Amino acid sequence: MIVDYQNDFNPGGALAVPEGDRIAAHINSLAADPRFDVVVATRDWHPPGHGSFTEQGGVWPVHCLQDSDGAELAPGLDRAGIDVVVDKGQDPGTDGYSGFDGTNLAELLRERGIDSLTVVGLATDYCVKHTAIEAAGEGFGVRVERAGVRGVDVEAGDSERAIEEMRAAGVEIS
Ligand code: VGL
Ligand code: ZN
Repeated sequence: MIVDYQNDFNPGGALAVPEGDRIAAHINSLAADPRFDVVVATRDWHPPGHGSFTEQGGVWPVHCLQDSDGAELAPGLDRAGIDVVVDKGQDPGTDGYSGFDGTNLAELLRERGIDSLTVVGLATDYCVKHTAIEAAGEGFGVRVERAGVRGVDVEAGDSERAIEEMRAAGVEIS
């Protein structure tokens, strides 16, 4: 599962994650690995006026507006390796950090017989964390690869704390 690997979270984007561009090659090699049956890419996909935007009293600048360039998957990502794109964050009233929140992701995975997930992408301390913890709560085996994630780190140490929270929720960190 490739979480929110979009232009707005990459350098130059509206909510750029430091070194976000450095993980593309690792993600592409995972996506090409035949040991994975399905490769899902989530997109943060907000309507105008989303509640997470500062103008609405939220904490983030406007980012990942539906159908905008910023919401597109970043060009460094090899599209050929992606089987399914899942859009989330569409409900204006919730943060929508998790790929399972308001989507059919759990059903999609179960229909395809998937019981364990490897999660990579952006950002470690928000959408990767919430997606991985919710996946574990849904009963999937979950692993997060450090080489395939980067964090925002609004406060120094946020990504490390997120890793510990994931571990405490039963997520394997490698
Ligand atoms: C994210 C902040 C706001 C993420 C999404 O993808 O981690 N972070 N929206
Ligand atoms: Zn967002």
